[in-house]
Amino acid sequence: WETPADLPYEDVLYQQAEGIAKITINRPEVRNAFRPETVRELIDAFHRAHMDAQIGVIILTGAGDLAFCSGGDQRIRGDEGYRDGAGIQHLNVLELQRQIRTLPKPVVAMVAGYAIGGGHVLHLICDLSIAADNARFGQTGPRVGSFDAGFGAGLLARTVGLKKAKEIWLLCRQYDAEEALAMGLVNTVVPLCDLEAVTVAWCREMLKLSPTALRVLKSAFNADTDGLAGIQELAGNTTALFYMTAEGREGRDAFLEKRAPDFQKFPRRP
Ligand code: 2NE
Repeated sequence: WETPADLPYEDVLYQQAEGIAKITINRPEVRNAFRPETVRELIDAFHRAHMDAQIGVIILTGAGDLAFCSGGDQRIRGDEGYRDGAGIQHLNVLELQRQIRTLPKPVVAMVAGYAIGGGHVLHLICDLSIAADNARFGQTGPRVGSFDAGFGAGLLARTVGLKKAKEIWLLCRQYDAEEALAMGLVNTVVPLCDLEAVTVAWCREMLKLSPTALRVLKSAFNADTDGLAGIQELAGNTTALFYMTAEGREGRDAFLEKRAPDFQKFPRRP
């Protein structure tokens, strides 16, 4: 992995190789719990990977073998939310969830150890999840005075079914990697020592495929759940594709050339 030199991150590692960006939550001393600064850096890192035309697939992971992410850092949870260094309390992980969901490149969660609480929702939001055999999954909200009633509940129900999603939230149990696989929460389980090699192999497979097809498919999976915002995402892809056609360009050219557009030459396909 190569690390771009100019990144001012404290809590996050950003590395890249062969068209893959690897974004790592680097707070192993708290099982990779996130604070507002962590989330701010993650948003910046995902934006960087989004905008980099050399990057086709993104891996999200946690430092070390013990945890992917243990959710919000409870030590800096104030009375009104998670407190950043300036004392401002907010829940910016919701913005990160939307970003991962809508950015037009596949995001793969590479999970070793615990994916718990808000950390569990982060792996859930990713397009694919590859679990090491030591991975453990679960929600803790009702035990620690929290909940994620957005994607954390609704997307979980779509992923594992309503009864199982309710069990996960209402009992706050933990599930091992094989149980997660059986309920469709992860795509595969591999020995911990093979986790990165298998994840990279899956990324390489996707890198060989049509980036536009992957982009449109990703937005297609969001379209019904996300209402008008989901349709907007899918529709944005059709606009981008239309801009690439002679018919789309005729409208632009006619305007710039101060003439009436000639759309008669384009077929009305059945
Ligand atoms: C993750 C888990 C199960 C790991 O257990 P274990 O036994 O492997 O480690 P341990 O000893 O519990 O944790 C190691 C150190 O990490 C800290 C611990 O306090 C401990 O610190 P020291 O005692 O060594 O000083 N640590 C772990 N998780 C932390 C956290 N989230 N915040 C701050 N410190 C943390 C076990 O540690 C665990 O259950 N952790 C808590 C999981 C949790 O409840 N997360 C918050 C859920 S709510 C949320 O994330 C959320 C939401 O619901 C809605 C929106 C946004 C966020």
